[in-house]
Amino acid sequence: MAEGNVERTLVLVKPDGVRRGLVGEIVGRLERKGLKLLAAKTLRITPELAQRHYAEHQGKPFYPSLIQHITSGPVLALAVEGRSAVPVTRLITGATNPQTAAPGTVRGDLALGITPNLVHASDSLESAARELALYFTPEEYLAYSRVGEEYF
Ligand code: FUP
Repeated sequence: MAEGNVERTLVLVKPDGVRRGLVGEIVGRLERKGLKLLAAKTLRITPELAQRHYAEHQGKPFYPSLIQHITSGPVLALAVEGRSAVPVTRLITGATNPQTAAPGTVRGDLALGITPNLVHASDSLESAARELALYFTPEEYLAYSRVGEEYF
């Protein structure tokens, strides 16, 4: 069905995105697409949280630099909702390696390094549920209607 189910996903603007002042640019792209921000917080990810978040990558060669980077400064965590929000947010984010990410995507337009690739976006509904629970409690999701919601 082309309409797509309403989904929720986790987006992180990573420390490079915050330190480069690209939070507004990145959040703006999500908002303009029609995705709804349900919750947002700035935080410094602890090594423990980073290990839980990136458990699937433990043991890989890039794991130490991944943990080092994600804990290196503040991040913005967002809970985002919309039709097909999981794959749509991944499309906006772009391929993992910014050097081959398509122009028009966050990584394709704004980044070059693979570890400092600006954003994280959950890669499946299952990951989204697991990752959202690492950053937000259900009470933190704010229910409201967006102006023009009938167009999304
Ligand atoms: P993505 O889902 O696009 O964020 O990519 P992955 O889950 O495959 O990787 C998670 C993070 O690990 C990436 F955002 C950046 C980092 N990474 C590297 O630093 N080097 C690599 O070769 C692959 C991933």
